Amino acid sequence: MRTLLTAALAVTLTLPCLRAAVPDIVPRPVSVAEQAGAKPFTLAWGQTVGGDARFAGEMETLRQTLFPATGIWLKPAEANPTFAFVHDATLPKEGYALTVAEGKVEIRASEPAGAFYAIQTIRQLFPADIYRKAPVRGTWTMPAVTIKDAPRYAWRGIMLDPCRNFFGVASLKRQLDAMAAHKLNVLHWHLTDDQGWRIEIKKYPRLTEIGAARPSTPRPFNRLKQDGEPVPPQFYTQEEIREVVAYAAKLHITIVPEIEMPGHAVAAIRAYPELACAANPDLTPNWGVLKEIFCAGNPKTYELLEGVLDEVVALFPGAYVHIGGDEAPKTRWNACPKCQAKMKALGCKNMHELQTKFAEHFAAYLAKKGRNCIGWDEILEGGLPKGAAIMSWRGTSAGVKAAKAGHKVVMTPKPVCYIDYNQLVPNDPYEYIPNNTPNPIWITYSIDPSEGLPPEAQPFVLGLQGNLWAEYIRADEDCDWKMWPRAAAIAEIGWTPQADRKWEDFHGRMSRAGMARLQRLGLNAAPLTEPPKDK
Ligand code: TNX
Repeated sequence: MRTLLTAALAVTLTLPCLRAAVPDIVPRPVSVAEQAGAKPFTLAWGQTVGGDARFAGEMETLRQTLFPATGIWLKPAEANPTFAFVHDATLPKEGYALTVAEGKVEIRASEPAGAFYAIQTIRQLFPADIYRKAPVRGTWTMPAVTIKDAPRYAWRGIMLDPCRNFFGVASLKRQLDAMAAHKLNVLHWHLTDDQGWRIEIKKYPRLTEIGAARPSTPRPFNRLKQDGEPVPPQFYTQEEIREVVAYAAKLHITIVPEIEMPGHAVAAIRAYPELACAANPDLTPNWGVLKEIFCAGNPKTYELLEGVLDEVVALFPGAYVHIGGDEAPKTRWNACPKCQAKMKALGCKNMHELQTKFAEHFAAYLAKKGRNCIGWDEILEGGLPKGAAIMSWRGTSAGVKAAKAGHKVVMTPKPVCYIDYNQLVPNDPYEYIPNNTPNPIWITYSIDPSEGLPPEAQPFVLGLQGNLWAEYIRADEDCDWKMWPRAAAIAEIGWTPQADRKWEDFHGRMSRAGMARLQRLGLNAAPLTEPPKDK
C-alpha cells in the first residue's frame, strides 16, 4: 500500500512534466492552462476576425501579422468571428486573457495594448515560421490553451545609440519589430552625444549641419586614435522621426528621446562653440568621458536647449523626455567664472549641486509642457532633483535611494543591463569595449529590478532597460548580435513575476523556440549560452 501511495505521489509530482509542455512563450506568461486532450486550433482560409470596435487597430494588426508567412488573410466579420476581440474592463492596462480552442480564439483586454500583447502570444503559439516575411508551406496550429497575462513593470526598455555609429530608419524599424514581439514597450533613443547630434532642429540648423558630421572617428577601436576620415552629416529629419514615432506607436512602443546635457555635448559645441566654458575647447570626438560640457553660466546654453526641447516635445508624444546628465566632468565649470557665478547665485555649495540645479531647470521647463523628465543617476549627486525621474546605471544604489525618496526610477545597472558588454560567446567575431566586466545572458537574466527596496518604495520602480551603446557597432549585424538574445532576457525580467522566473526554464524556452523565432525575424542573434557547468 505504502509503495503504491509513494508511486502515486511520484506520478502526481512529475505529472506537470509529463503533460504537453507549457508553450514556449517568451516572456513567460503569468498563467497558462492547457486544455488536456482538447483539439488544437488550425488556421485556415475563410476564418474571420471581429469584435469590439475599440480594438479595430489590433484586428488589422492580427491580419497583417498572420498573412506574410501563412498567406491567409482573415476576413473582417461582425457576427461570430473566429478571432474575437472582447472588451473587458476588469483586466489591467497591458494585460490580456486569451482562450484558444478548436476553431475559436478569444482575446480579452481592457486596452489596445493588452490586445496587442495577446497577438504577440498568439504568434508564439504557432510554429516559429510564422515570423517569416515570405510564405511558408505548413499547417498552422496552436495548442488549446487559456492564458491570463499582464506585465510586472510598465517600463520595459532598450536604449539604442545612433550617435557613436549612425543607423537609419530601416535599421530602427527591424529592432522595433523584434522588441514588440517580446512585449518590450520603450525605446530610449539616445539622440545626441560627443560624436554626433542626430536630430534635426529647425531653429538651430548648425546642430546637424556641423554636429551631425564628424571630422574623424576613433578607429580602429581605440579610445584616442582618430582615423582622420571625415563623415558627412548623418541624422534623422523631423519627418523621419515622425515616421518612426508612428511606427513604434502601432507596436505600442513609446519612444523616449534623449538630449544629453551638460556632458557628452561635443557635437553641439562644435556647432556652437560659444556654449563651451573655455575659449579654445578641445573638440576631438574621442570615445569616453570628455571634459567639454555645456557652460552652465551662459544664458545661451539654456536658450538653445530650451529651443531644442520645444521641438523635441512637438515630435515625441510620450510622457518622458530624457535629459542625459551622465559623465559630466566639472573641470571646465570649476575654472569658469560664469559657472562660478551661477553656482553662487543659486546657492550651491559645489558643482554637483549646480548639476542638480541644471537638471531641475529643465525638469521644470518640461513640466510646463506637460512632460516628465528623466536623467542618468549623476543628476542626483548634488541632491535629489525636484521633478526628475532617475535612470540608475552605475549600479542600483542611486535608484534605490531615489525610489525611497519617492522619485520614479528606471533600473539599468551596469554591467547586467549593458548589452554592449562582452557576452562570453565562444569565438565571438565582434568587438567590445576592452576591459569591461563581461555580461553573459545568464548574468543579465539574474537581475531583480526591485531588489533591496522596501515594499512602500517598490511602486516607484517603473521598470528596467537594456542599454546598447554603439562605440563598437558598425552595422545591423553587430547590433543584432549584441542585442539578441539578451534583449529577450530583459523582456522577461520586465514582464514575468519574479517568482516565476527561473534561468533553466527561460533557457529551455529560448533553446526550443525563442532562438528559432529570432532567426526567422531575420536577426543575426548571438548563440544562446549557459553558465559553465562546473560552477
Ligand atoms: C557609459 S552609461 C556611458 C556611455 C558609454 C557607455 C559605454 C552612460 C550613461 N554613459 O556614454 O557609451 O558607458 O558602455
